[in-house]
Amino acid sequence: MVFYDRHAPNHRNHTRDLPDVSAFEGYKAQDTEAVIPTTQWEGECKRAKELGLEPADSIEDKREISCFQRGELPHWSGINTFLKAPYVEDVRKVGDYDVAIVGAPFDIGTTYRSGTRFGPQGIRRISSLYTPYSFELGIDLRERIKICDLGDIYCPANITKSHDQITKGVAHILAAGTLPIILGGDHSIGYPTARGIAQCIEGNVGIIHLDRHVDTQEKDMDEIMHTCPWFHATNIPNCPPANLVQLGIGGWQCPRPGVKHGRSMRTTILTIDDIERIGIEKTLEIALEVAWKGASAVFLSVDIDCVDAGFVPGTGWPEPGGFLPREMLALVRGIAKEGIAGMEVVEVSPPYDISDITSLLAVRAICDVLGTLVKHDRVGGRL
Ligand SMILES: [Mn+2]
Repeated sequence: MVFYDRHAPNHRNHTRDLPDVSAFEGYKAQDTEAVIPTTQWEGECKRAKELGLEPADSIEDKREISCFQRGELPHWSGINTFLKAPYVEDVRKVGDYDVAIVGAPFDIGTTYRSGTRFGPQGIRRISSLYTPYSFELGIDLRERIKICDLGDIYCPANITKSHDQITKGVAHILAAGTLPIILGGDHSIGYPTARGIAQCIEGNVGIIHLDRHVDTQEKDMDEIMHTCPWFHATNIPNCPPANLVQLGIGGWQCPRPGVKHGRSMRTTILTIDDIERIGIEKTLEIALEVAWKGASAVFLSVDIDCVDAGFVPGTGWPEPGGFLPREMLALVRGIAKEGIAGMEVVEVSPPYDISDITSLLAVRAICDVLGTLVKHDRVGGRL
């Protein structure tokens, strides 16, 4: 006491009135956790011990720990699926799940840095850092939906054949009534992914595209590269260009042929400056209105390079001046509120990544979308 008085003689008196903290998200989130069930978690612990044996005698926590690891913990350990979701080897059983994670490890559509063929691996690996519970959303995915990891679509070294494979794989998942989440891969996969979704939707499909680049040219170096997905997707009869919204476009890397074609289609583009000026809420209002106008479903395509290059070093074409991570996350959550028929996260290139931060953000975007879909009862979208 003597020591403290001598060194802090004027410590403040705590006499000021505090605001009503019960209105804060943090306060409410603490309360919400109390009402989230733990049924599935307990089931997983039980299953872990059935499959992985009872723990050694010296282990005190007999409830959560098995001998061989078969569940979420420890996070650094185990076979690395997305969020440690069950790996479903028999793809005919995908309809048993609400959401299917699938990799499209394809990067021969890249025009500069390659490496996105390792995107699914990188994203899955760092997803082990996450739990299925979101504090602010007050959602535990494990308790609400069934997620599986289907592994990867087989992408051979040919653009057209790989695109055909991706279309078939995505359509297989959606036709089973399961929401496909595609881990890219370079952005050329946006075309075959949109094509697979469009095959399963009666009516038009709107596309909301987060990117620094327009990606609307017909060909690049004589092929359908990652600069080209929306030229081809908007030629799909039920994916009209009037329902394509492109958020975050800008900078010094938009090829003029793509801009020229985009002008002829009059796609809806909002730059980072536009979005900063009108705000996230207004941006969402415009994006949802355009994408959903006369459409029966919306496909969300997130190019991780829409975020400022400083946050996403592990990508094919980093561009300074993009979104802050929290802006991108607010956008994808706002889009997910109204439901989606599919989501892809593309252009994560682990060989260029630093401390997994690019992959980490890709996982977060997916988790925020899934949590929002669950919170607003949109798993299954408006299908
Ligand atoms: Mn891009």
